[in-house]
Amino acid sequence: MSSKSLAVVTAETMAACGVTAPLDAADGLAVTSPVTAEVVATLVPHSAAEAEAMIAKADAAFRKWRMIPAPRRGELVRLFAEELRQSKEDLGRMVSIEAGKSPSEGQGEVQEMIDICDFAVGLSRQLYGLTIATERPGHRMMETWHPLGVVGIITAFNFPCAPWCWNAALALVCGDPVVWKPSEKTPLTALAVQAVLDRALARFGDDAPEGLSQVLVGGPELGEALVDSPKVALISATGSTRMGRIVGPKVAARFGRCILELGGNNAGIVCPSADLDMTLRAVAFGAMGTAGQRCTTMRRLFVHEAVYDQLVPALKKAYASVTVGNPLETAALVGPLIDKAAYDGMLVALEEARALGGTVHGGERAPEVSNSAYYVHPALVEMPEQAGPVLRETFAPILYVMKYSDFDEVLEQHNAVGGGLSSSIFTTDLREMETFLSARGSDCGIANVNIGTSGAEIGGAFGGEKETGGGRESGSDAWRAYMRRATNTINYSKDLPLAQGVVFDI
Ligand code: UN1
Repeated sequence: MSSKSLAVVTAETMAACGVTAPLDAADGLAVTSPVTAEVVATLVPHSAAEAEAMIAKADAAFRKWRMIPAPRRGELVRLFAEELRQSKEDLGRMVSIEAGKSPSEGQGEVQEMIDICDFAVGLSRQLYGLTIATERPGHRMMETWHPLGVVGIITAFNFPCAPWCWNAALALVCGDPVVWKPSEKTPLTALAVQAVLDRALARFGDDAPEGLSQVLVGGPELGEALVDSPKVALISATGSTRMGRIVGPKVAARFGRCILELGGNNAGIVCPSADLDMTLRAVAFGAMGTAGQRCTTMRRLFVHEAVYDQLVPALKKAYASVTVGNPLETAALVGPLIDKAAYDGMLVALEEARALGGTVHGGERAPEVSNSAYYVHPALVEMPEQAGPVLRETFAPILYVMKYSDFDEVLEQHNAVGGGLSSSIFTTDLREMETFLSARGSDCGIANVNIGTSGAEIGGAFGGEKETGGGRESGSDAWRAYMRRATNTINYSKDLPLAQGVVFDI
């Protein structure tokens, strides 16, 4: 691999996925790999007019796709899952090239796509509505779930394909075409995924209309085109809270639907009875994995004073020994930050933490890996209290560690931040565990016991509260957001009784 430039590896991998479009435009959108900081491809971005045309095409596709029976729509997703299995390694490599993930995490992301496809195939036969008892004789009441319309999917660089698939697999079985605006930092993975889906579409045959799934390549203005278009019934957007604050009101103003999966400021609480060995491993992956660039990354850790002096030195050791390196050429556990801006953000946060009395362990750049790309040693920061940068999400491997003594107080601290995505408690005490999961416990969309904050499976609904945006994607009954509900009341009697006993005899 080292004998070939990354641009060549990229072109070969894209070709293996089935991408035929040229990746070497004279100018346009340059895609830089965080692994080496070299430009690996240059793409011609779509224009605003092209985006409009693609949305119109998706709208036309909707009119046909909604009439195809759901189990048949599921067949397309089944074929897609087969193709994904074939291309798992190549797609995983594209994730590693564009997002800097280790091969295991890159392929894990593709596995997450396969899993949600399998889920969606089963779901295609389970889009159930209720039958409801009516108050009127000779009547029946029921609800029916219908396809909703075009779904616009906006995704972030850190998970270049799985979140698209959580949405797309459900949308497709629910009868909705999808238009995808990936991060401008990771458009190649999106094009590769589309090429893999195109193979499934070719096998599926004529039932699939043209324009069922399309990718918009370019900057934020293309995301805006989706957000502003009345033809896009649902916007599902993953990204920063700043982005969500723009997208949410715009979609609401046109009464569109929105699923927002925004930032988190995820914490763990380590109680006196915790299994410390297990806790150490869970925290290490949660805080350092993916170089701290998951929305579910563990960013705050509250450790009870009784176990602080046992756990924190062991954690420091783990931080000092974790391997940082090129994910394509080494077995390093921690890869690069996405770009200079991410590195700068990390430096600012660490500086602020020091000014507030924090003790920083690690956090230096790793020039021994690369001088041009942004590799850092993960930082563990012992903080005297929860203040300053601890209160916000910095998309980098920084874990703020704080000591606590009172369980009720630590619950308050836990919830006293903007983000509400994921949370963990490490305990073997039943009362602490159940309290954490209760109404006065964690206020997050995900609350875990004795596992870390990241690495959720697809079977549960994924998303969070407060500044995380409130949306839910993936498993459980998240599919309902992709359909519209009709309540049907059918009168099979010879009378016309009115509800609530109203009389209106003419
Ligand atoms: C994200 O970072 O946007 O739970 C998604 C996890 C993954 C998904 C993360 N399954 O960490």
